[in-house]
Amino acid sequence: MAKLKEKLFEKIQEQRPKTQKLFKEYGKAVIDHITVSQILGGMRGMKCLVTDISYLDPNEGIRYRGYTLPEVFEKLPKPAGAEMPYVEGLLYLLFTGDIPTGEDVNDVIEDLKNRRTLPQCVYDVIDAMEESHPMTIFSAAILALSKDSLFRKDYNASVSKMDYWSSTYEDALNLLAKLPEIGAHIFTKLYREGKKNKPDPKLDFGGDFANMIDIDKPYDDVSRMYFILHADHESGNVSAHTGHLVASSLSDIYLAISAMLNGLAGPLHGLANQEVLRWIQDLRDKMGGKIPSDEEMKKFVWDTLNAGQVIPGFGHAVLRKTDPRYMMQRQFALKHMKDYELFRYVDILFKVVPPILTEQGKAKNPWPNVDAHSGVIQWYYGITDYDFYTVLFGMGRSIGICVNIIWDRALLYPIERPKSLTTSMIEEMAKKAGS
Ligand code: NMX
Ligand code: MLT
Repeated sequence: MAKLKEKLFEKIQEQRPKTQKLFKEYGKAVIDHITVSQILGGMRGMKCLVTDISYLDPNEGIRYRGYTLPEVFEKLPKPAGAEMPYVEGLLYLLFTGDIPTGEDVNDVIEDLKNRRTLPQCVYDVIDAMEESHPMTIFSAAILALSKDSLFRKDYNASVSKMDYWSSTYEDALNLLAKLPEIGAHIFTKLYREGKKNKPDPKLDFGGDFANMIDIDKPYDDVSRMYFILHADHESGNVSAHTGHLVASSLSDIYLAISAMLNGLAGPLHGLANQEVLRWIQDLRDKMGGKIPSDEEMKKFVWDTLNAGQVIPGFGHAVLRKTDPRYMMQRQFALKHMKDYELFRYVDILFKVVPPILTEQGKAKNPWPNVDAHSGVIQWYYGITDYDFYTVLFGMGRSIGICVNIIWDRALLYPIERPKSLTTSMIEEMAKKAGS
């Protein structure tokens, strides 16, 4: 058994009795109460999911396995001379809760290397769909891998449910190892006339993606940063929740990850990163090469709001301050592209949007989220094909969701099945309860 899998198994054996005890001894303890506005309002704030992989504090932002993002970036091993850590190190941390050594990371890199080769059908699916949105292609490419699911094979062979996590782990690593090649093939097929560099077995996840799409350093660090920043955001967001929900019916990991990507592809979720760039380009065209003044930018923001649209990249369902994922990208941009025209746009928006959203008085959180910054960095390094940005988000998000699904299976969480009511039943119950 590979070292990471062995370590994971130890952790699973430690955690299983704790979860069983919680269920048996405290099964009836009340954690939350549910209001009518939560039921009608997208279940906002309802405490009804469990994960130990990450936790989102409204004011502090995300922690991975208890570590803030600056801590994660500081503690994880980095390739020699690199600014950003190995994505493979993050995978180790999310699975086990432990910071890996350099040797642990090398083991993961070696393991993933042997799982990279794509079956021909994936290339065929991508090539046949070139008129579709890249997220639709990405989702279909993942689905095409489902035919090789080892979990399904085990399930059909009546393996014990205590061991379901093991073949799910193999499926997950087989899937994650293939993501750089899938992403690079979609990108080069759609936007670079199929000119893709050969994979380099010496390179890591982020480094090889940068190599295959042929963007020079420090884009390898941008890739690493991007995939790590987007990996997980606790379990209630649409993509994470969808992945968990679909996998809870014992669908294989390919079906679950494809489904989570379909949720990520909505403009209120991951697609917002392309919307930000589309929106900024609209203003850039209007400005004819001039950087807008604060007053011109304010007018543009108000025009968007008055047209009944949202300001993409701002607001959040949980966060109540600037997203730390935004701040990390801002720090990177201040170091590498401080005077770049589009960064100046983003910088002005950072200043003018929050007071406008506050004045408008609707958004509960006027601050920027991760998507307000990610596109401009990609644009700077030559990925001006903004339809592709959500694929990059999805490559990162697949890491966190795969880890979550394996843990769900290891802890034997059941099929998800909440209860619905009719509107008149809610009216009736609300009247009895009073306001
Ligand atoms: N611009 C304009 N109006 C907004 C914005 C915004 N950025 N954010 C929230 N509002 C409005 C929202 O549409 C709602 O209006 P109404 O009462 O007319 O329905 C009102 O403010 C209250 O919404 P909130 O409770 O603050 O936000 P909610 O939790 O419902 O939604 C988002 C959260 C993220 C969907 C929302 O802030 C939004 O649409 N933001 C823009 C899109 C975006 O950046 N999405 C990416 C989120 C991060 N990600 O990657 O997933
Ligand atoms: C995410 O990364 O999933 C988004 O910030 C949305 C969320 O957490 O609700």
